[in-house]
Formats: sequence, structure tokens, C-alpha cells
Amino acid sequence: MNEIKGRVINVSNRLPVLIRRHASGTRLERSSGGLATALEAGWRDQPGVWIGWAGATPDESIEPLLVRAARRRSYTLRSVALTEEDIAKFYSGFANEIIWPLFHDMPSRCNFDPEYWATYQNVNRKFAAVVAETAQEDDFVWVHDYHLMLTAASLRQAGVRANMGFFLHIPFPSPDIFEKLPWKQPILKALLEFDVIGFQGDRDRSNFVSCLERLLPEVAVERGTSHLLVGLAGRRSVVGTFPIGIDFEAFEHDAERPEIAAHAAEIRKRVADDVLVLGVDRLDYTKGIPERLKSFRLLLRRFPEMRGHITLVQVVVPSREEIPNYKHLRREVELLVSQINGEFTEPGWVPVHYIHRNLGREELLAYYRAADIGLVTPLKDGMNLVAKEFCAAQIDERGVLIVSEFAGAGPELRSGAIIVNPNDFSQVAQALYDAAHMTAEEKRSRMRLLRQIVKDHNVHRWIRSFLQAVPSSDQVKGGSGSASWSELDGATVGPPIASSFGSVVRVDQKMPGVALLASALSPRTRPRYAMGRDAKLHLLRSAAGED
Ligand code: ADQ
Repeated sequence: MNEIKGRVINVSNRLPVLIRRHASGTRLERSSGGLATALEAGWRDQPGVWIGWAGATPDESIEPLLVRAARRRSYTLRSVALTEEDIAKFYSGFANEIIWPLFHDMPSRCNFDPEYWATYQNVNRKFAAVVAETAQEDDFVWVHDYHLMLTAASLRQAGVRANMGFFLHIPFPSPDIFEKLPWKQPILKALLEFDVIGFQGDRDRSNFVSCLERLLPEVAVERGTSHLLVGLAGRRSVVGTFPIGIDFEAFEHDAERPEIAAHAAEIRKRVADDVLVLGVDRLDYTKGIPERLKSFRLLLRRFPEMRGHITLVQVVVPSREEIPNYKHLRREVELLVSQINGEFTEPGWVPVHYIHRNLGREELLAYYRAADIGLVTPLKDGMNLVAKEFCAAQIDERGVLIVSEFAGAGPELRSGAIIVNPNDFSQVAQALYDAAHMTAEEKRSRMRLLRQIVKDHNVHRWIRSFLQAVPSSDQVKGGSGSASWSELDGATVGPPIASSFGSVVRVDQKMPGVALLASALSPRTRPRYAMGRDAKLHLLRSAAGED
């Protein structure tokens, strides 16, 4: 990260802290959700600025609270003032009633209200105004997620010259879905104002490029084997794949603490010898919670011998409760839980334990440690960090991970996890049955492999690889002496290229799009993974290189 000459300015809809007003006064809380969890962990000890909404309508009490929160951090916090109307039409409206469902392939859930679009543009300008006040030319402005797709365009108009990157934490849809968006061209054009555009997976990146080719035929796309280079109206953007990770070491370290072990033992005592299946999600219709419950019900109907011997603990954190789709979901989930419990409960055994609240980190880790099966079955998900957290906390290597093929984590973890289609209840029920009957040896080899993958592809590597993809200003703006596109791409064919930060960038062959920083002085063995039919860990080959 020290390759960036100036500071990194993170910009996201929410700050990592949230100001909540209660009858008794104003309180600081941690923001929930995957983006805040990952970025907070990755950004610990890094200097810079984090710009975002503080979660409350602005007044004079906000600034002192943010100064206090920044004292325990290495970066400063700057808030963007949003009105209640902004929150309703930009956050709940455009971001979460249009982009969120559309990008998760659920267009029938969209509410294409034109007023939302006007507010979305306006709020993106508000964010850009705070960034413009803060950013200097040497800084790197890193904008996160679908709430802020227009900020680079506003910043360019305001004459800001800093390099800018954008990372989409959620999936990018195929052209047939994306083109339903009434504002598709302006959004694509605005995204191309960023110097680097990053996606969670290759499927997302390829969907984005297909949308460009269909909707903006004047765009030139050069395909390398790693990043793509996209040009429009004299500007060039690097387009890459950067799968997000977690702070593995921190999860592992905390999971080892004696009080977590004691708490996990307490949870296990409550379920006796039952197989403990764990689901942990924000209460969101993309996470496939009703489908998961139906699969569990099918398991109990199809395999009566499992009754009394398997328990599902489903933890949900309340989310976006002001949006109608989410209110209905809560009712649907709670009805299903009570139907399943009504159908199967016996003296001493309740099949589904339902927890509707935000768990503290200790409690969450204790559940991860206590569980025999992590059941992560979103209908569509950019990555899904719960799958990775579960593996990191499985220090006893006892657990089995079942993960959806439609989560970004699916392709990444397929060599050690059981991969399922969450819409195929029968397949999920069978996967649960198989996981419950897996030998201890197979579980251990699978979990060891998963933990190695999650450890290697951690959040620090994610940040490094994104920042290494940032081209120099000359390269992007195409000034005299600028690099050719194939040089910018860092293609695997031909010699390695010098990155803008004076390092040498190569491409990770296993995860195209992830750039590796090669250093002749500090070679490190990087294992390649594959799970054989006998579920033993095989190290296929090693490659020298430092990420
Ligand atoms: P999210 O949709 O929020 O993130 P996810 O990646 O699973 O989804 O992260 C959820 C986070 O919330 C996890 O860190 C988890 O521990 C925490 N969490 C969930 N339920 C909880 C509970 N009841 N109590 C406490 N904590 C809970 C978005 C995208 C994802 C992408 C991330 C990061 O939708 O696809 O992986 O950003 O890029």
C-alpha cells in the first residue's frame, strides 16, 4: 500500500461507525454487514480518510462523536450529510429497491421510481463534494459499492485529478437483466470515469464487459489474460477481478480464546449429540433463507431417522426493515420456522432455533466453532463472508461447509466445500445428509484445504491486489509516453510489467484478475489446491511469488 504516493481515501455509503439516537441520547455503534466488516479489518493501522454517511441526520453532535471514534483508528472519519428524503429515495429507494434486486437477478422486485434516480444523482454529487474538499492530487480515492457509481463522474467534472477506483461488492448482472434499467447508459459511462473498476468474480466482470459491448458500442475493450482495458472518449480504465477476503488471522486467533471455547462448549451442551447446522445472514431475500428452511424440512421428511438428531440454528440480523420486501420476508421466515417446529418438535428436541438479532463477535465465533455444518445458501451473492468466517473459526477442523454455487465464495471454495443449487431443495437436503454422515477424516481434509484458501486469499491481499492495479496518471490519461494497453494489462504473455508503484506485477494464474507482486528477494511458496475423489488434500504444485 505504501506504493500509493498520497493517502487512500475510502468512500462508502456508510462509515464503519453508526450514530444512533435513543431516548437517552446519542450512541456510537459498529456498522453491520459485509462491506464494513471487511474494510474495517483490512484498513486497521493504515493511514488515510474514510468518507461516508454516519447513520443519522446531521447536527452538531456528530462531529465530536466521529473525532472520538477516530482516536481508536489510524484514519480520520468524515461524514456526508444526508437528509431523511435522501435516505428514503437514494438509500432505500434507488440503491435498495432498484440496483440491489436488479443486480441480484431479481428484476420483479424492482421499483423503478424516476424520483429515485434524481435523488441518486444528487446524493452522489454530495459525496463527491466532500471527496473533492478532502482529496489531493497524489491521493487515491477508492469508492465502494453500488450506492456510489456516479461519484467519479462528478469528481472529474469538479476538476479532481486524483486516481480513482471503484469496487462492486455485489454481483454485476448479465446484459438481459441490466438493460431493464432505464438509466443504463449514464451509469455505464459514469463507471468508466474510474481508473480501476473491480468485481468479485470473473462472471461479474464478464457480464460488465458484455453490457458495455451491447449498450456502448463505441467502447474499445482489449482482452488480456488478467485485467481488461476499456477505453471511451480518450479515457482508459483497468477492469479486473478481485475476490474479497476476511482477516483470517484475527478470526482464527479470536476463535482460539478460552472464553470462546467455553461458550462453544455451552452451545454444544444445549444441543447434546445432535448435528448442529448453522445459518448466519442479514435478513435479506437474496440470502435464500426460506429456501434453506424448506430444504431442512425436506431433509426431516425424507430421512425420518434424522429427526431428533439434527438441529438448525438460523441467526438473522435485522436489515433494511423500512423496505416493504424485507418486512414480508421476516413474516415468511418466521412462519416457516413455526411450521417446521410445529410439524416435528418432540420432547427434548426443537428442530429450528431462530435468533433474530445482531450477535456480538464473541457469540458469533462461538456459534461458528460449535457448528458441525455451515449452511450458506444465498440465491445470489457477490462473495459471502460468512462462508469464509466459518472456515477461519473452525480451528478443530470438524465442520463441513455447504455453499451455494451462486455466491462468489462458491467457485473460490469449491475444492473443499459441498456445492449446491439453493433452488434445488432435494439437493440441499441430500448435501445435509451427506455432511452429517461424513467421516471425521474427510471433514478434516476438506476443512484444512478450505482454511488454507481463506488464509491465502485474505482481506489484506485483496487490498494489495486492487491497489497494485491502479495505473499511473499518465497511463490512464493517455499522455505522451503513456504505456500501451498490453503493458498496462500486465499480461501473462511477454515480460512482467513495471507497475505504477515501481513494483513488478504478475498475474495469479489460479485466480485471473488477482495481481501478484513478484519480488525476487522474498520468494514464498504458494500452494495450489485441489480436492481428490478421496477428499484428501493434494498440493498440486508450488509457484514462487509474493502476492
Ligand atoms: P453482505 O450482503 O452484508 O455483504 P456477507 O458477505 O455475508 O453479506 O457479510 C455479512 C457480515 O455480517 C458478515 O461479516 C457476518 O459475520 C455479519 N453478520 C451476519 N449476520 C450476523 C448476525 N446475526 N450477527 C452478527 N453479525 C452478522 C456485501 C455483499 C457480499 C460481500 C460483502 C463484502 O452482499 O456478497 O461478500 O459485501 O464484499
